[in-house]
Amino acid sequence: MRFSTRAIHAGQEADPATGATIVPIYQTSTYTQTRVGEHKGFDYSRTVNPTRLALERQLASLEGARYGSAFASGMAATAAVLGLLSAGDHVVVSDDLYGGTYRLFARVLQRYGLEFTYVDMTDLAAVRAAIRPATKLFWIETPSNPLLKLVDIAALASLRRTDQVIAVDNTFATPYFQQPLSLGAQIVVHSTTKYIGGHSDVVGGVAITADAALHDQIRFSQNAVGAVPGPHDAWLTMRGAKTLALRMREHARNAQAIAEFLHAREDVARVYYPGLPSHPQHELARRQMSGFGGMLSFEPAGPAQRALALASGLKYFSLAESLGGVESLICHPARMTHGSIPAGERERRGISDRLLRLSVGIEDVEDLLDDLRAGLAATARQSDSVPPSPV
Ligand code: P1T
Repeated sequence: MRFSTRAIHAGQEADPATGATIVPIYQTSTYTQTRVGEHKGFDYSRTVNPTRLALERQLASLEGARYGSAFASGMAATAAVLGLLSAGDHVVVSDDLYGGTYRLFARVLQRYGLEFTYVDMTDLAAVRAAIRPATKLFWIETPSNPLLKLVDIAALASLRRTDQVIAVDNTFATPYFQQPLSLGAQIVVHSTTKYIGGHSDVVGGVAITADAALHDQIRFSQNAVGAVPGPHDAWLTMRGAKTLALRMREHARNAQAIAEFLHAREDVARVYYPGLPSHPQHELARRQMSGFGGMLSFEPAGPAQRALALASGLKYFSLAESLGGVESLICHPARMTHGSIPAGERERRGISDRLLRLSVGIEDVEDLLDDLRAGLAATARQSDSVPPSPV
């Protein structure tokens, strides 16, 4: 089966009890057993639920793997993967990543005795230098949030010892555009809240692997900790994922047009989008991804005030956290999604107070371009008259 067919058919068998073509929402916490210890493979919904199971099979199939475990959020999926480690273990982390992931690592898991080194993973020599005997995990976002930096997964895999695991947060690229397991990663994580769900109406996560032993440990954690999605959330995510291919093609087409539009403007200082030939890793993006995705960031020329005014001054780009829905969103990472990273650290990593991030939706691209054109014009005077001031 090819990708779009798997999105619609994998894990989606007709209901064995009724023949319902669409997997039902099994809104049940428990299952009646015939005798003690005798049941149909379902005993308690924290452990297993048929709707969740269908979602897990669908998403695993999209990453070309056998095993998926669904979670109540992307952060819960991330925490379950980090749960593979023990006190004293060391993690090498790409330095540009979602602020909430940084917060989990720096403010929670570090207290449990895990150690983290943040590295610019576009530089393989820097990654090599960060590896220690205790290094057990590489945690990667590619493209990264919010600066759209890329990590060469296959090159990193060539550095990996057999006792080390490469986990890729594939939220931005989606399995439609990037298949990390085929490039040498062992685990893929998604915030399914984003493109996989696709409609900004459900929070969820998933951890996927082709390795049975890793799956057993993640499954154990899923049941032991219990951060599972309810059946209705699992069902919404599954429905969204069926149209992933269609949506991603539109997201990427619109994002490319907007990136080119912004890049051509003199009042835009920088554009970060892997589909632009000016992106420092454009060649890697062409090799590693089959499309460039729907996320981009940019810095309008002028002071931070102009970026702030633009963020709340658009018609179709709602000012909001999150991404990956059919509707366009804009956010100010320094004050919103990445506010949990200390200011100095943020600046060092290149997340300035002028940076804006777009989740380009699948509206008519001409409307989105008109909106940005009008927003940039309306805030243009600000770039002349307002002196730069810290946010
Ligand atoms: O929000 P949640 O489903 O728990 O997923 C966390 C997460 C994990 N990984 C990446 C790459 C993410 O972008 C996120 C969540 N990000 C946002 C809410 C955001 O606006 O960037």
